[in-house]
Amino acid sequence: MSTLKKVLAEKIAAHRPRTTRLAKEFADVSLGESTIGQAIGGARGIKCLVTDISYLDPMEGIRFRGYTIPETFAALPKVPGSDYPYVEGFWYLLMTGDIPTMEQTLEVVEDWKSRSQVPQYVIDVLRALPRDSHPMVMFSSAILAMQRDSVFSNNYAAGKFNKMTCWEDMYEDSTNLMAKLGPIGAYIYRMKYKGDTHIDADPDLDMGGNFAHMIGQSEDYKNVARMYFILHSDHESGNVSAHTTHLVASALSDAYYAYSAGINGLAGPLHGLANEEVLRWTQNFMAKLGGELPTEEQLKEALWATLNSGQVIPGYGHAVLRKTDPRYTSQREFCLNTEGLKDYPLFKLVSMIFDVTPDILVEQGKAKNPWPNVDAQSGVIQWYYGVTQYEFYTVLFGIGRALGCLPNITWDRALGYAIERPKSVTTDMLEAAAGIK
Ligand code: CMX
Repeated sequence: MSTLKKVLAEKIAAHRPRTTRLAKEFADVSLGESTIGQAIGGARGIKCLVTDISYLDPMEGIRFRGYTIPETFAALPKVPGSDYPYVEGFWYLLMTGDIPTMEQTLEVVEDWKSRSQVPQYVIDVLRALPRDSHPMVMFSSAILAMQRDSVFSNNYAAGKFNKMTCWEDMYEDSTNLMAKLGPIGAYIYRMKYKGDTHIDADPDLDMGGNFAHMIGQSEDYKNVARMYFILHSDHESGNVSAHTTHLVASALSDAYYAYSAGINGLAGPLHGLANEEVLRWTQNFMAKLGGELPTEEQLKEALWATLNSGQVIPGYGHAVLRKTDPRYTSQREFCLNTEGLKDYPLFKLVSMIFDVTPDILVEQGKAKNPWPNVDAQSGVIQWYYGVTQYEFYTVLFGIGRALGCLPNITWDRALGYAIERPKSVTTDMLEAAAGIK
């Protein structure tokens, strides 16, 4: 058994009595009541999910297993010659809550390599889809296609379901899936945008480095990939992709069914597609100006025109955050510290948008959070390094998001979380509760 799985088993055994005690002895303790506004308004703020993988404070932003973004980057073992950590070490952290040693990290690196071969039938599925399908359709289809290999579902069908040990099958499925997502993303990218020519994995590289290598990117982009996947991994469990994955898994659906569904949620413009929308908006705007940077007045006019046509400003606002997203700040710092990127016109425009948009959103008076989120800054980095196919950006997000969703559903199984089933009411009942009927 790998060190990671052994440590995970110990953590699960230590954690189970806490959840069991809460459910048995304190089930009636209230976490707050729900209102009509929450029932109509997307369940915003209702406390009815549990996760220990990450926590999102509205003012501070995300903490992964208790660590802020800078603390996470500082604490994890770094890839030799790089300022950025191994994605594999981050996976160890999210799974167990422990910062791994270099040795433990390298064990995960080797484990992923041994599981990373994409089956030929997945390639066949990708090739059978119309080539102009959105890359998220391809990505989700590839994940779903692999369901036939699910350890959990095959054991379940063989009558081998055991509530106490089934987390191990979920762990195996999650690891098998995670190890293949980078290569699948790279295959989609090269098939769609690079003349259907492909690059084999380099056995000497880590996951992030290999993704950069397999899409045909530069040495510098290896750090971009590592940073990007870690930053996009988890944002507690109420966001659409994480919640969908958890919801589907709660029916004892396996990791492939669950994460394919999560990816479909990530594909929406109010969620992961926003990073594509940000680049589309910004590029269209620059094209109208003949590639020149706008004046502040021109920029304000364009932002108001977007709002007045009933659209949202992509990359701004958040359901939980009430300040600038630290994932935005982290990527902004990467731009400011990278020679060439800090003076790049598109980055300058993104910075100008950051300077004027919050005031405009405040003046409009609708958005509860006028500050930028992760998606406002990520596209410009991709564009700078030559990943200019912005419809692909949400696939990058989807590779990273699996780092959070899959440990979450492994723990869901370990702690025996119930099938999800919130209660519905009718509009008549709401009107009765409001005293207007
Ligand atoms: N531009 C314009 N209007 C906005 C806005 C924005 N960026 N953000 C919120 N609003 C509007 C909402 O559309 C809503 O309007 P209505 O009352 O007319 O419906 C109002 O402000 C209140 O919304 P809210 O409570 O502040 O925000 P929600 O929790 O409902 O939605 C989010 C959150 C992210 C969907 C929303 O801010 C948005 O649409 N942002 C732009 C898209 C985006 O960047 N999404 C990516 C989020 C991060 C991610 O998941 O990847």
